[in-house]
Amino acid sequence: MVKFNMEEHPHRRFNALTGDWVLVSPHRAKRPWQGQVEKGQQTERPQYDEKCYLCPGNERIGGENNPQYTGTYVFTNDFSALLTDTPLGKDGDDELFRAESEQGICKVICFSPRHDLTIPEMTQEAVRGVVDVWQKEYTELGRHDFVNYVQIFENKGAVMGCSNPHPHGQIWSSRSIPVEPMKEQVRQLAYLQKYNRTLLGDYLKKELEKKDRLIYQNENFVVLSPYWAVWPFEAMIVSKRAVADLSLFTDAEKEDLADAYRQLTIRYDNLFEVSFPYSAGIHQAPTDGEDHPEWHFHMHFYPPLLRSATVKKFMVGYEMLATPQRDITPETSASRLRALSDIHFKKATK
Ligand code: H2U
Ligand code: ZN
Repeated sequence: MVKFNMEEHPHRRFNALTGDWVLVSPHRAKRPWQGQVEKGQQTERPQYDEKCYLCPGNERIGGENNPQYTGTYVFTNDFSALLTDTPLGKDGDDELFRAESEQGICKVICFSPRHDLTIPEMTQEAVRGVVDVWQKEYTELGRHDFVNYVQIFENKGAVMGCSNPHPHGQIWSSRSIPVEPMKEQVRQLAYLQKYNRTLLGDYLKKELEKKDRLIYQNENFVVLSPYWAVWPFEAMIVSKRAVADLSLFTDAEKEDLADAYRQLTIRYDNLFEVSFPYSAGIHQAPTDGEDHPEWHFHMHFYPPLLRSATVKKFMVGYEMLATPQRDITPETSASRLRALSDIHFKKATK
């Protein structure tokens, strides 16, 4: 009898954080790769673009002008998906037709006045500025009575539907706790009640022993390919300390979060020598006024690229109808990312 081997045999893996499953088919990754080394097209952007609605001094579509900002700059989204003054209400009489009104605030954060930069090309100091503004916004938005969850995220690259290459992220805060954080909350709470420790604290401890999914670590954060990753180069940044949200981070932790964010995205860019697209976002405690000892701060990175700068993974067919599937294992992805240089390819002397 051949023994089950995760590096060879199709299997499904459980996502302990959400309760979802992913199908892994490592034997398919052994197919020969074709055209793997084609590099992405390098389009040089100007430091300032007069047509960009995020550049300093420019007019936005809403008619307002951006100030001559020099670090980060935050404004309320001119096309906010959520509004503060929506009346409370429900359509809930029928079990099969349920709806409720939603309130919230949506903001846009410019990471830098420079139109041509991205996180991996920004300095440690500048990225630290982004972490500081996340902390401030999380705390301030969370203080509103009607804000129970603050979702900080970044959508990067045209393939992710990002409308503008100027380095920026968004924050959507809402009355309800959205679907993904809610799944994680339920599982983290059940784990804490059972073991009196955070789920991600225990997970991290085991990952640090096993080492095969680690990408990078500093004193306060670990960057890894999660065991249950769906996207080929999916990654997670997890705080070593079991901290519920980023308002509780020390100065050293904020420095190290900025460092981990840079270190991961530099490796991402170096992988196919392109500005690597992804959706990334922070999951942390709701701002509903309750204590949340079950929550353990982390950041997810979901990049759509499959095996080169131009081949994108599509979540279609079986994945839409049944369950997500991947070929290359998270262990292989982690070893490839781990082996890459921490110097951005544009800065490396050729
Ligand atoms: P992306 O990160 O997906 O490209 O979205 C940029 C956001 O910027 C988008 O939500 C907002 C859009 O509504 N925006 C403004 O608030 N003002 C503008 O002048 C243009 C875009
Ligand atoms: Zn710009």
